[in-house]
Amino acid sequence: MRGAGSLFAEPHEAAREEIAPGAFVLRGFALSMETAVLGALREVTAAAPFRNMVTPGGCRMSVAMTNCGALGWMTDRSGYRYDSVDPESGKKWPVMPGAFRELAERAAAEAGFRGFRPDACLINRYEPEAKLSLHQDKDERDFTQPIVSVSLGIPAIFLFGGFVRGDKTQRVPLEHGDVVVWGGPARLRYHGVMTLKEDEHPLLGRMRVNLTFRKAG
Ligand code: MD3
Ligand code: FE
Repeated sequence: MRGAGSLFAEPHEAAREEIAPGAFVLRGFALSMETAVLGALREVTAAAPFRNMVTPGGCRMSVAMTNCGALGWMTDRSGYRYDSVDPESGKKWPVMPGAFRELAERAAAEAGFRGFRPDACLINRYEPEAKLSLHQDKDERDFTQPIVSVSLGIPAIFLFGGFVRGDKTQRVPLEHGDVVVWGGPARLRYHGVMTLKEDEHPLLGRMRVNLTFRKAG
């Protein structure tokens, strides 16, 4: 392709960084859908408000969470799991908005994962001082399915580790509109988010919101 004289073989190749085998950062990929995504976010969080869940060990998470889609991730004293029902309302999680689904499917395809059909969208809200400790995502059925993560609002530094907790981590700064696709050999790597610094975003205020799309069931 390059030999044929084209500097960029595909339209978005310039903006796609592979930070490790199977882990692709798509800088600014969500910006063209920003208005639709933020509108949908407001509707979902009106129906299923953010809440600080409790870990099985009894600690209140600094990150507030909610979900949309057929399955929602949750934690309480009895463990981590996916459930179709929001325990706060007793009703199903809100339907995944079309703008969310399209963004996730397009981003996955851009990273080479065709046919990704997410059934779960976990929505994480970080205020300054919130953080997410290093962990693996292991509550899904099929680890051959990728995960798509969309960053909105104030910036954060993402920690990307190895296959055991003690492995050295690389720091990946993520900003409003950045999308990361984690699949293949990257799928079970440890990861987390460093303590957020005080900041303000023109559309979201003192807040970072991360949408995490998964095929959980
Ligand atoms: C890397 N959320 O909710 S998802 C989570 O910014 C979570 O809120 C992060 O980690 C956040 O579980 C970003 C990014 C992510 C998800 C799965 C991965 C990164 C991953 C699996 C393997 C390696
Ligand atoms: Fe995770």
